[in-house]
Amino acid sequence: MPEAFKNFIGGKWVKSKSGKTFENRNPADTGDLVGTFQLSTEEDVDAAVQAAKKAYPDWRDTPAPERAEIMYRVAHIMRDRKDEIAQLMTREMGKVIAETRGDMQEGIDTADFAAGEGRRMHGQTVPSELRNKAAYVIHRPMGVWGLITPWNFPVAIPTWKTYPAITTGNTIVIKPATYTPACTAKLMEILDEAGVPKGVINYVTGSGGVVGERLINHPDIRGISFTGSSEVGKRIGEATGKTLKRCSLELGGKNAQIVMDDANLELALDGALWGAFGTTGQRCTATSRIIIQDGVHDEFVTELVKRVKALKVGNGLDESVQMGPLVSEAQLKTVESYVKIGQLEDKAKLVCGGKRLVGGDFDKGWFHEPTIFDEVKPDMRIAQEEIFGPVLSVITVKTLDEAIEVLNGTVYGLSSSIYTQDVNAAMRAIERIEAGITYVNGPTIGAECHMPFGGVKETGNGHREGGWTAYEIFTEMKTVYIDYSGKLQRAQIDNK
Ligand code: UN1
Repeated sequence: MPEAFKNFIGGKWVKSKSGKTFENRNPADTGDLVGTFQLSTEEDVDAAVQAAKKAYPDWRDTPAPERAEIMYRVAHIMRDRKDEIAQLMTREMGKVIAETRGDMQEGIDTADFAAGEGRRMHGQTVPSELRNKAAYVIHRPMGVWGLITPWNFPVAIPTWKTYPAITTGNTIVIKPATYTPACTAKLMEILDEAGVPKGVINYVTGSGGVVGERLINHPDIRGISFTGSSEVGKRIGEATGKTLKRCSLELGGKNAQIVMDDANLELALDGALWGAFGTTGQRCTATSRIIIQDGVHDEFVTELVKRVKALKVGNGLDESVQMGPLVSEAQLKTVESYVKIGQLEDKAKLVCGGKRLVGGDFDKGWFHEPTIFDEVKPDMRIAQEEIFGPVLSVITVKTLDEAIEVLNGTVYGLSSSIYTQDVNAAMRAIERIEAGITYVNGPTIGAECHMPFGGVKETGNGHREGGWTAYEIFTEMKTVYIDYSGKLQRAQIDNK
């Protein structure tokens, strides 16, 4: 029997007022029903926000180190359940088991970091310009946050948002992506078991149009953190702007890997293969463009095609499989439509892949060949638009300056990479590339959880998740002055 999941509100697992549910199926084997989930209404969201609001004052007043201590237990339980939830994650969204274990590990690391951060949450203390007066900054929680998470990292990304949000003293309502609600439900179980008080975390499943919409417009929500497409992110930015809620957006990417003539080609090939086809290309940080210097183009492309053709595609539960399916039929159709655009509209040269995989077990799910286009021009649609699938475009350039210009020539700016042995070229790239993340001699994917994560231009709105910067997203800064002189002291006037 597939598990029947419920919402988690005020510390209880409850059904939606709608009385309706939706199904979630394994994208590698659609006969495998992962679970049924509540198709929630605005009323359900309101109940969750109410529960979060009620839990807030006591949680806010709990000392931060005490709140954070729970995170040690969270990390511990996550370690115990790492493999079990990784299996569920592969069934739920398709990426291969080594990667879903990695997704769990990213969540464990994020818990470890949060556990320590509760004892830090540093504010600055600076001298006052007046005698007998202290001046310093503290970080205060804000209230109830709405977290809207994507399906490509079903545990890691919810932890990136939930752990700093609650460690800093906020309470939350999370709406997971409709393709991956099971993993987030498991995360709620873990947090509950670890001792997070009732109402501090609430989980409501359902559509973006109903649940997401209510969250972003709810008057009692102080902030929204969203990871997903730039299109939806802009709408959320607009809606939250109207009520001046804080809003943190992690959006699309069109990440590129530059390969210079002097690069270690073996390394650059390994990087391209992993960066472009890991997670079936369904990462915000996925490599979707290779920008290559003309001297090594032929050798690199020939070798890359050979390796891509050898990739084993299939059900990610099989340890020997290297690339899983797309998350859904809709995502597969998007990939197919971009392959068509690449061939017919852009007229780029298809050098490998290009087709949906059919026959045998492939017919049970949403599989597509890893695909490479060569002779791509920087302004073609396949080189400009986010595809979120296993499609890589190769663009040839003559110089480093041209490579950087091409890399910067999209509306996005999340991750980037350069392969070169020349430290001068690397330093120039680091300074001039417009992106939130730059790797030197590493692929565009693989960010570490304790470092700031986010992008420039239409990839976000200036916030950085991950690391200590996430703790700034979820808190208000308060500047404190304490005058112990016993008399009125006027800044800018006295003692001048
Ligand atoms: C994402 O694709 O939204 O850096 C996040 C990486 C992962 C996180 C990706 N650690 O590829």
